[in-house]
Amino acid sequence: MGRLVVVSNRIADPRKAAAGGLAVALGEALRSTGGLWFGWSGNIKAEGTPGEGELHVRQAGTVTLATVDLCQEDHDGFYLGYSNGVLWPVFHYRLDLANFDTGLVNAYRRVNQMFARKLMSLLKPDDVIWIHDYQLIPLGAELRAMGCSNRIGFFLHIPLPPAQIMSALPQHAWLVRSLFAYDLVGFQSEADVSHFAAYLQQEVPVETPAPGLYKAFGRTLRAGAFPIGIDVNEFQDLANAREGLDMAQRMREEYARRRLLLGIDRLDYSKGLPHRVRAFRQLLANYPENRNSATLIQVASPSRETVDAYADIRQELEHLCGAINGDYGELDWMPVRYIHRTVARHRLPGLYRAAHVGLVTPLRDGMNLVAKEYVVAQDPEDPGVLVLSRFAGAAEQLKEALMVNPYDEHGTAEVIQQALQMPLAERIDRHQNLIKQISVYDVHWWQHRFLEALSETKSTLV
Ligand code: ADQ
Repeated sequence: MGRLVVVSNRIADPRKAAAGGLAVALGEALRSTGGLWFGWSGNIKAEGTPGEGELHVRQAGTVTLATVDLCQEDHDGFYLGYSNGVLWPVFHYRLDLANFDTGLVNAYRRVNQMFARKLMSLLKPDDVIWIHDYQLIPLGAELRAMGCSNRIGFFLHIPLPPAQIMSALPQHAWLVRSLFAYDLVGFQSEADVSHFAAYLQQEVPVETPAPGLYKAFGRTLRAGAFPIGIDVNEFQDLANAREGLDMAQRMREEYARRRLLLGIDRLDYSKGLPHRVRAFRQLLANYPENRNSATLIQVASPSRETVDAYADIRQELEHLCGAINGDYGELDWMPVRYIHRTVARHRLPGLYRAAHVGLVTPLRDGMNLVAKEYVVAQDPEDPGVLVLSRFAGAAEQLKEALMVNPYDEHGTAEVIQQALQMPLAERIDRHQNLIKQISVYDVHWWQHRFLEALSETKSTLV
């Protein structure tokens, strides 16, 4: 394989462990080919010109990091406006939250064109390019328009909605057509792949010459499911490091008389946080033996706070948590501890390990890595129970979790009760099956599998 070029909206220095499993896995692939990682610098220039950003190139060991600044107008239109105000809600099935202001797509297109121009100046003829996520869907097509004939793959980290929802997006035809600039498109789950195939059947004259191949707009595209995993070894090491064990011990002592339920999320409406908190309230109402005992720790990290829908969810969640504490709390027991913060990565495993129940109940999620992290951090001899939404991509793989429909708050409360009462033998059994699945399909498997599929893909001009 030639040099690997990874393009993602945000980049990380792959040498820093704090960057997380994805950065480590991509870093590993980049290092082995002396690769290039390209993306937004994270800088917003108040005075810049739209569609023009300064390019910065630096070395991180054998990997080259290339980043571009955005001006305020581009950041607001491309990132907050179209990516997070239109694509994020629509792809999470929330047409009601999308802002279809027609001007926003211009900024999205302009920034993708600018990224394509800057990237073109850095490319070599045999580079293999791997583009990530919804902010950059048209980047491949922009590169092709500038004459790029390299092999290009694209991975969508978020769900692809059913055709009926996708086709409500005013720019759906343009976006899907631009996917055909790629040689390989990867989705998180088989459900996403089937939505893609159904959309093509409905909206495009498409031929399917072989399973996983789609021929339209003069090109043949390969598409498939490549469920992302975590770096299991890295996470287990963190869990077994002194700080991880100390954290678990401290939490256990603090909550010695309680049963701990844990939610760790970005504060995002897709994560189903109000539904989760209401289900917890039902648990206390319907199963009074949990009062003065079951404690929900919900950590929600600040996210996209300038987008209105995010401010709304924050307010709703704070209100709900306050109400439950007011109604059920005792002088020596707070039912909900809600923390609006990001937990340092090295403290996460200890927190997961101390929790009897991990609550991962998004209304919709591409994959959800918290579910996998929770399982890996458990003590195999006394593991906690994962309660998982059937609407997370992870549900296709983690069949031994207790599944819930997060919209059914009564049903979710029942399943949480089942989790709290699960006998040790069943917990061990389920945990063993889950950990096997997560260990085989880890983030290294994902990275290898995608790049292998991309390198097998023939040049597809037809
Ligand atoms: P996210 O929506 O960000 O990612 P998720 O996969 O759940 O969702 O989490 C990513 C990482 O963030 C995890 O490693 C987790 O530990 C960390 N994290 C989340 N909340 C945190 C908090 N409060 N404090 C500290 N760390 C926190 C998108 C898609 C997902 C998909 C991933 C990867 O939305 O569906 O799984 O990309 O493809």
